[in-house]
Amino acid sequence: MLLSADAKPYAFTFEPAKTALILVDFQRDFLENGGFGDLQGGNLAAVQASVGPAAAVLKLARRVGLTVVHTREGHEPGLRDCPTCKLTRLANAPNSKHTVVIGGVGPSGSRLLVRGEHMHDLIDELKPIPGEFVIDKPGKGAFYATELHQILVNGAISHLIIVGVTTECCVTTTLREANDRGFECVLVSDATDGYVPEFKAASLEMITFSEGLFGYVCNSSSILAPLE
Ligand code: TIU
Repeated sequence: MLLSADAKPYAFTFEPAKTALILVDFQRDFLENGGFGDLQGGNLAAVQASVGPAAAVLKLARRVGLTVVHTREGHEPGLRDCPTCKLTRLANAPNSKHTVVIGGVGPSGSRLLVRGEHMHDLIDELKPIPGEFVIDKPGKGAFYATELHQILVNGAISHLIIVGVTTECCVTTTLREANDRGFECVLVSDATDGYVPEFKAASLEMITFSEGLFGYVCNSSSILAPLE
């Protein structure tokens, strides 16, 4: 069964059996007060608005039987998998508003972006269910130092429907990594958002520039229509 969704720069055509939904980093640390994103000064209202559309896409993906992959950015408690470039960019800036760095204890009592901590986990609205994959990643991209590529190859997946936060950071890094690995990617524009509106707009433009430099962009109603 071949389905087609209205998208930019042209229709995104996919076979559900070969398509995975990737939910990037819908973690409390990026969406809730006192989390890593909040402490960075991120626009939480925007990222929170992407949850409803993402939940709608997830619901239908489950009904249709798409492969579902959730990702979480974070580090093991000893931070041995956290590169110094991630740590020092916050710690070395004397006038930074970042008062707590990765691994430090945030206002919620959780250590920021540390695996096993409450704020590191996925938000209640988008919790995985049995049979879905959860990828713990140390980087922005979901392919770097993870088992994601092998999981997708094992499942004969060729097409990715991508949602998540933040658009300008982990979402587009993952989409670009996927594009280099040969996956056809569509980003669902209202099921993703970031901390700076201009960054989101530019990120979406770059994906579809030049007849799809990195892939496709559509909105949630366009991706839901052929699945319904
Ligand atoms: N800072 C920021 O915008 N994002 C991240 O650090 N990670 C993700 O995007 N998930």
